Amino acid sequence: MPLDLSLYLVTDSTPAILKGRDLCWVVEEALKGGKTAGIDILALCLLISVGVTVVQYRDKTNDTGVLVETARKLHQITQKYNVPLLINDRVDVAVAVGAEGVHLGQDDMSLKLLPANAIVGISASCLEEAKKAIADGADYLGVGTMFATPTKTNTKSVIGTAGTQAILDAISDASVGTVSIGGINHGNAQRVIYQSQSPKKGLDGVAIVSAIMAADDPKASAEKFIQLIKTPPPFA
Ligand code: TZP
Ligand code: MG
Repeated sequence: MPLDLSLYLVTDSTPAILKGRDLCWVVEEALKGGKTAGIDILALCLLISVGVTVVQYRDKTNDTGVLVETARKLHQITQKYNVPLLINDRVDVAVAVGAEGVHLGQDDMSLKLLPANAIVGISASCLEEAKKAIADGADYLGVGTMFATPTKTNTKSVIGTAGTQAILDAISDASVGTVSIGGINHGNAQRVIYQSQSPKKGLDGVAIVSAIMAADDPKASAEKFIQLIKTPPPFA
């Protein structure tokens, strides 16, 4: 399965985000983007992606049984769209459901249980963490926090476009993917993608929680992000 980091959805199961809607419904809408339902259209749209390109199941509250059950349902959906499902924090849950990989913090579970071809993402908020993640075998880094966000208030630091650029610059020799995370919305996505690049290494994508998960129309939100990140702004 290809790893296209351009529009990376991180789920959130809290009531304020889901607003009574089903998590799987929200995720499938975001995967569709502007895709019209129907097998032939779906096949066509696998070639021209207009929805999210990665899904990370992130759930800090439910117990292991619920995590496994939900991850299984999400995996059935992501597989229809040929999009990888990554599990936040829980290598055991990823292995139990056959997910494509995991996303870990600097101190999360060991990778020993994972199959060799699993995708491994690691969060990095500074150069030291980025270098450690690369040495630990990360396929991509979640770089941030880009902008302060109510979704995660206990972040170590807000690094902005300048901090992101400094990290990218210093790791430009590493063949590791990069996504920016934290406070990214339709109003700033182009700035993030086109202004936090180092001349030596670019960002591969943006990771979004609330601007898609809490959107009244997650499908339209995902589609708009795809349009924005594919279009350089006039100032770039
Ligand atoms: N890690 C750093 S910021 C963040 C995570 C999981 C939350 C980002 O949420 P939002 O709603 O996209 O700002
Ligand atoms: Mg973690």
